[in-house]
Amino acid sequence: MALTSKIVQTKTFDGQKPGTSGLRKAVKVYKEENYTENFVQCTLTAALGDKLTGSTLAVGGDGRYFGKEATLKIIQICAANGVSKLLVAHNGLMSTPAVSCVIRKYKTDGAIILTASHNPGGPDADFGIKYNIANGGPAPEAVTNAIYDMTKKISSYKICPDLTVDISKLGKQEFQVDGHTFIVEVIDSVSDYVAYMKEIFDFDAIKGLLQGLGGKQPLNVLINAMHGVMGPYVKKIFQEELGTPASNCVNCEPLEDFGGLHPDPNLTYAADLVEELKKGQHGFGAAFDGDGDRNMILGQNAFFVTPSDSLAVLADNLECIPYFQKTGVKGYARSMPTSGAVDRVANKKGKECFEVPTGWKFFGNLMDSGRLSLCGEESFGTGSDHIREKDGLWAVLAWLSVLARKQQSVEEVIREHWKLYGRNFYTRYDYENCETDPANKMMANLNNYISDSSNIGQLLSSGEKTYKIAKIDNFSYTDPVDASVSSKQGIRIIFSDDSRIIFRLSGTGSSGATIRMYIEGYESDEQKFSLSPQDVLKPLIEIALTISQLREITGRKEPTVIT
Ligand code: VG1
Ligand code: CO
Repeated sequence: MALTSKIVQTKTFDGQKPGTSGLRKAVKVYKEENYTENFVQCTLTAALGDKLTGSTLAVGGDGRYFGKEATLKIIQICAANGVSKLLVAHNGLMSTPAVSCVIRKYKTDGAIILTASHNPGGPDADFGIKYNIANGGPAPEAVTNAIYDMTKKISSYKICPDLTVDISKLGKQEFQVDGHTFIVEVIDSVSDYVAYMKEIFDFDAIKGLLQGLGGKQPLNVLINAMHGVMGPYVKKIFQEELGTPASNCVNCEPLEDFGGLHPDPNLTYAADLVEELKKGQHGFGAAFDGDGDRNMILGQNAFFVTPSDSLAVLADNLECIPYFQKTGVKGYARSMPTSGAVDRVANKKGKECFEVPTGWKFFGNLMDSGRLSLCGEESFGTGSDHIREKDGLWAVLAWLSVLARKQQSVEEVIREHWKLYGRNFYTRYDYENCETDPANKMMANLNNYISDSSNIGQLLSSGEKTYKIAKIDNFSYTDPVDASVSSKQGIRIIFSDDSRIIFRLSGTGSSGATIRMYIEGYESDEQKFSLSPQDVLKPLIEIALTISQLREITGRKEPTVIT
């Protein structure tokens, strides 16, 4: 079919700088006239420049409301901009890690991911557009800044409005657009992703663990896909490959509104899983976020594995995964607010360990330059250099590999780890949807506080504990590979015993401001390992709330989520 594209005159707009992970806003914003088209055109032009014509790209998303509509617009805009080939997710569904896998496997020039990750979906909820570059990872700041600059200059976009594609049909479809060939290939990313997981892990060992081969007790798992994009991946891997009964894989139908829930795998929004695990019937539980890059791991009786510990345990045990037997372990990394548990493993093993700002994009250069194998964030993100995104299902398979090798329960593995390294007690308080002005004021006050060097050496007390301030700053990171600098990445108050208080504003919310407060304290005394982090960290929490005046300034007495 011969089609022609047209140029639509448009106005510049506040595209807003994409935050921690792409642009996230209320769906209604994306539905405003030309908004989505403008942003997609800015993304393609700014990210690809001269390479746009003739490029191969991919598009997929987490299945949320507006995803299919946006996918069609992207197909039409790509066609009009001279893209040669577009790999489109079957029914629009492709997890964020699967997109990364597809970019790398098919060597595309980049991809657009339609997701607002862990944020709710539906007509009155959120949507997001994110761009990933040719290495498979989220666009670095230079690219997102260029996209933002473009939104302030754009005056027209190109679109081929008559082009329609049935994305429920797998396979290639060819079009002639303005005399050029444009190929749309609808792909099943589930099989690509699963094939890759089978290269990375020893599926027989995991199957043996789950089914109790060799006279062992089977491990009863409960996997919750939270009605996000992970359903089809979970079914394929757990049910088809590992023989897990369907009743052990729940919420595996992707829904446009995630069943009206927050697809965020934490103790608050994945309370279902926690309640089920508390019954003691399952030895392992896991949940994912909407786009499948996050994971929460629970042991029997809902024993919670804090993500920072999850990272450290995997760091200590990577050699049981065939992928790392081949590649070796190059180094580790964590985001700044993530606890220092992994640093202790790195120290012991004599490996490099990097501390980067929040957001997966900061790990990409380290992986590309062969210095980083495993990394993670306290926000339920864990992953490796097998792709360039965090990967929820990968983390679950990694944990199962460790359990299979060690023949221990989740809790035993964690307790053994603490025994060896001590315990980094950790908690995060989220104050979601605060008013913007008070939140900014609180951060401004904290900036003043850390700018005053006379605060260094001060003693701060709460209850029976006294802490001495050793260092205060707003975290700044210089990328060791390209020397790019990212400043103001979070207020840090670090004490002489390495305890830390951190404050930052979320860069992924779509309305109001979300304040994140992170608290960490290290304990080497075995007698204390079983205490609750809320009890152990209470004095530091109080100090943090006092210094920041959070309650007074924002009016919030309690956080919305505690991890
Ligand atoms: C949050 C997390 C961060 C994570 C980001 C994207 O960002 O804190 O660690 O990388 O979400 O995750 P922020 O700026 O809201 O704190 V995902 O799963 O939303 O792509
Ligand atoms: Co996510």
